[in-house]
Amino acid sequence: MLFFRKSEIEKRAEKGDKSAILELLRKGKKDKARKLLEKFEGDPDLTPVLFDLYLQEENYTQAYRLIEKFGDSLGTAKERALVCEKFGDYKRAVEEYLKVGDFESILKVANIHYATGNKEKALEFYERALKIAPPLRKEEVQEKIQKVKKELGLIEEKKESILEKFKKGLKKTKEAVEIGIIFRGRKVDESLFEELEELLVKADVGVKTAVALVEDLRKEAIRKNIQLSDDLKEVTKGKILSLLSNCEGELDLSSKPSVVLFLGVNGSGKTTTVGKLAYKLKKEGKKVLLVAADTFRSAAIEQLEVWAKRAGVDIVKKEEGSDPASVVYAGMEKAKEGSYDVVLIDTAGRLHTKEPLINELRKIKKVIQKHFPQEPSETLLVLDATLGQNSFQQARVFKEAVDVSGAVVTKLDGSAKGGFIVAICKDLKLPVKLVGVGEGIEDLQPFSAKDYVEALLE
Ligand SMILES: Nc1nc2c(ncn2[C@@H]2O[C@H](COP(=O)(O)OP(=O)(O)OP(=O)(O)O)[C@@H](O)[C@H]2O)c(=O)[nH]1
Ligand SMILES: [Mg+2]
Repeated sequence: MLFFRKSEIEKRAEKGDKSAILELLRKGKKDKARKLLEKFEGDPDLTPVLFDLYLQEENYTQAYRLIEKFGDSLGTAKERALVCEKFGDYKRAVEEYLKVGDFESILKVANIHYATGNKEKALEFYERALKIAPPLRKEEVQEKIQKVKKELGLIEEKKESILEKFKKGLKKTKEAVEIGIIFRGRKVDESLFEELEELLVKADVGVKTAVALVEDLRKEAIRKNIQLSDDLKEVTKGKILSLLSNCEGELDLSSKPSVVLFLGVNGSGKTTTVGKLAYKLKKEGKKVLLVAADTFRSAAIEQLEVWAKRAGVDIVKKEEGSDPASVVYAGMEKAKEGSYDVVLIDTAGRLHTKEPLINELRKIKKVIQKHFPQEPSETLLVLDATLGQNSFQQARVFKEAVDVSGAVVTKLDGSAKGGFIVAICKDLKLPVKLVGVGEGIEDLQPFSAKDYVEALLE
């Protein structure tokens, strides 16, 4: 058997010699050093070393225990604050951070108050932090102040106007297709008309429509002797507006209940639109019921459930693979019993099976009418703006299956084809009733032709 002679250092360390223990730590013999330090806990020379070691090892439970026992003699106020915060003793953490008093610490105090639900105090300390914030951190603190103020109801959340939202929604279109620019300070000549035609086609209003519109403008320019592009802009606005004259439509939700059926291909945004609309109607004080008639995938049912929760409305569902019409049946029964104002039905959009899809939709409609002969009030075709007119072939299949009362245009915010709203109106002959301008719960709005034209040509 081999015996190792204990080194001089270890011998000294075991007797509680601070410099020897520090030497052990330097050599990486942490376990040995920790054991000895714990043995000598309480020693005014050694306990701070133990505290530092715990801090280094992020062992906040033990570090906190030492603070409780030996108080302020250990570490700096900042270190003690950190330990208390990590351990969950927020009261003491706040006290320690206040002793430090620098920007980071005051911000910490504010964050702790916020996290523990004391928003008034949080606001007070965010405002204090702002006063001493270094320039690069000011914005971050200002944002927090705004947020807390909003939550405390001290400021009204600035509502974006519908026009602003539209402008934001059409941002991609405008970036890709700068229609507005060609109207700025130019002479009205043939090259202007050609460019305009090209831009309108690019924005997806449809070739035929673009050609006809520009032809119309040419004549009008001659007739009215329009020389400046800025004047032509107003005329163009008027023309597009008149193209859209029958395309604005409000949802008809006058009957009780009003049943709204959502159709559209996979991924067009049906479920999201149902969720957003549910939220909007609920806010208006309506009693809303969702029906999960897309039984194709369990994820689809779960997705609608999540929206129901977010919007705070009820939902009727069955397990994956159930007959969609049977879910609608259950939905209609519940709608009657619960005297709901609006029933929103989410459907599946698999299009590779055209005949079954058509049959399924007709069956759903029959089931609705068995309960409420005048319904559905609305049958909405959901169209993805990023696909633009490429989705029209499919849209026609849905129109063939059931009477469609209007279109919902989704993802306008992500599309360079904002002009296709004109095509929906002209070619699909459907009024646009709602537009989706984002993935958020508030990103759904009624369609206003005037705002739309304004936003498109600005
Ligand atoms: N940017 C943006 N994204 C949207 C909008 N509407 C929907 N989406 C997104 O589009 C994707 C598809 O939306 P869903 O609502 O699941 O589409 P769906 O028609 O129900 O699809 P299926 O259930 O597969 O038939 C999701 O990622 C949505 O977040 C919108 O207005 N703007
Ligand atoms: Mg869906």
